[in-house]
Amino acid sequence: MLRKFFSIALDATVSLPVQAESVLYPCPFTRKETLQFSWLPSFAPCFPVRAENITILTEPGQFYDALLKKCGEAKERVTFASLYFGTGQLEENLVHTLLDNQHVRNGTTKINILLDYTRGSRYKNNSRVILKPLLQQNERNCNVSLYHTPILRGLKRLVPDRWNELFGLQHMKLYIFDDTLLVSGANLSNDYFTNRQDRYYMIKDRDLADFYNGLVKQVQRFSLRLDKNDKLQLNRTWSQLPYADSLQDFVSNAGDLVDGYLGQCKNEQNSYKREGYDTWIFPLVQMGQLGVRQDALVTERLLADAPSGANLCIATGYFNLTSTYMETLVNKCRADCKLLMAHPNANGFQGASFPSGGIPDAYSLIARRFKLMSESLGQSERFTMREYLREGWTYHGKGLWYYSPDQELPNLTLIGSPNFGERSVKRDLETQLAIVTENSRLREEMDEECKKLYKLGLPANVERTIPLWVYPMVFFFRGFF
Ligand SMILES: *[C@@H]1O[C@H](CO)[C@@H](O)[C@H](O)[C@H]1NC(C)=O
Ligand SMILES: *[C@@H]1O[C@H](CO)[C@@H](O)[C@H](O)[C@H]1NC(C)=O
Ligand SMILES: *[C@@H]1O[C@H](CO)[C@@H](O)[C@H](O)[C@H]1NC(C)=O
Ligand SMILES: *[C@@H]1O[C@H](CO)[C@@H](O)[C@H](O)[C@H]1NC(C)=O
Ligand SMILES: *[C@@H]1O[C@H](CO)[C@@H](O)[C@H](O)[C@H]1NC(C)=O
Ligand SMILES: *[C@@H]1O[C@H](CO)[C@@H](O)[C@H](O)[C@H]1NC(C)=O
Ligand SMILES: *[C@@H]1O[C@H](CO)[C@@H](O)[C@H](O)[C@H]1NC(C)=O
Ligand SMILES: CC(=O)N[C@H]1CO[C@H](CO)[C@@H](O)[C@@H]1O
Repeated sequence: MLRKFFSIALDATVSLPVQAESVLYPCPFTRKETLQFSWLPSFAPCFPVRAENITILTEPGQFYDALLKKCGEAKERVTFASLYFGTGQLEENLVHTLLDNQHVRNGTTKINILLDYTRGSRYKNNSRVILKPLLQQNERNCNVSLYHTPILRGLKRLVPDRWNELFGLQHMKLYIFDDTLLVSGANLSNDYFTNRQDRYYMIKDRDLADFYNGLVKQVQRFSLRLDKNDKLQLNRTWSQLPYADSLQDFVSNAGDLVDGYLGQCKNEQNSYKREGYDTWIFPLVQMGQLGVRQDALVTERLLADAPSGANLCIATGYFNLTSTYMETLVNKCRADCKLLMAHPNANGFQGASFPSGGIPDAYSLIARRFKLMSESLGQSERFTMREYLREGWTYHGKGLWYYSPDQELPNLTLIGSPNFGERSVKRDLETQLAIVTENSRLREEMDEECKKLYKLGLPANVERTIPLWVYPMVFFFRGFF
């Protein structure tokens, strides 16, 4: 019944904007003897940086300290994109630190915050409440926007809040302070600052920070603007309500806006080559609902091209790869793949009430099916599965580390919000960075980061007993994990 409900809303036929023809851009890497990854600039803008300007954080506490410090110091801009803003003490401290920042007080610092409408509005004490003081202190220099998925329409009044999230979310995790970008998979919320393991890269680069600041602004245009009295309105330059006006128009206008922005940035960044850099960053954007599919195309190609002898470490908090990724991994990819996922006891939903309490088991069931599939095609030798378990912690880390054949160290990583699942590809707004580097120190640090996470991975027990009622749940809701 519920499933049928959702399919109606999701299958609403919307023709998506067509992607522009791809142009071939020069390979930016200095080691030209290999064509590995040289196709990347044709898919996304390329930002050359120096490895010294990238810091890898590995602990939630470091992530929080960095956010707090930057909130206190930011001079010209603070831009956040997150699923929501938590309401605990730690989150409140962030807001107070911003409020006390001298440059914020006198109106020099521009603040832009983009959250998800559904998640940011859930419960009485929600993100909107916690951010209100910022708007009250300085509404002119602070814009808070809530992205409302266009798929969630008249039905929304009929289904409870929590289920609304199934329709698609603003899931990008970007924290920008002046010329520094902190990219992560972590929400701005208590667990992510204390005992929920995620990944965090801090990059100091004006151009990259500008790029993401601009992207957030594009999304703000078709999101709902929050005012200091908790009222929502459309952006002055936008005239369509995401939940009432024509779905087709909303999707094609919003999609065009983002596509146009990405295309323009790609041309500006990639048509000339810059010398003297050792690291290249490709921001990948995925907004399946709006027809923007940069991330899925690049991820697929990376997996498909991976040759025999290469090692891929693929991590995800929630293990349910899309069928395309799964088939690519099993049938095209020739690399050895080490998959890391949350142990059921480290899944954020462990102990939740019915039916969410069944979610950890559902993921085990899905992992078991993947194993069976790879075995039936004679590919299981290439795959190992591990489950992250740390006493008192939950696991939410995701991404990929790419070790080329005969290499001890990775020279590419993917870091950001997507989970490699159907939701990430089709419904949510997501972004991650592909970071390619020739710098040995950064390669070592990426390797250490990866090893540190995998060290806490136990060999996956795909034989564990799964309650019978979870089977139909996985069947009915398989598109929603
Ligand atoms: C909302 O959360 C803030 C931050 O933790 C807290 O100070 C406040 O008392 C909460 N308000 C309500 C009504 O629960
Ligand atoms: C705001 O305060 C900062 C720090 O005190 C100062 O450097 C800056 O010039 C001030 N800007 C304005 C517009 O007053
Ligand atoms: C907020 O939005 C308004 C209206 O669209 C714009 O004029 C202003 O520059 C924005 N402020 C910030 C901080 O970006
Ligand atoms: C934070 O974001 C993740 C996705 O990145 C989402 O699935 C999860 O529900 C959020 N965490 C919490 C504690 O709500
Ligand atoms: C790296 O950081 C230094 C200062 O920390 C800055 O001057 C420089 O512009 C940055 N380099 C790049 C490529 O952004
Ligand atoms: C409205 O959209 C413009 C252009 O995308 C953006 O710069 C501005 O910040 C948005 N205003 C608000 C209030 O979100
Ligand atoms: C990554 O490592 C492989 C193997 O040494 C090498 O051929 C390739 O050039 C490297 N790629 C980059 C971008 O450094
Ligand atoms: C193994 C498995 O059951 N995977 C499911 C995860 O989600 C996708 C996308 O909806 C389903 O098609 C898969 O069957």
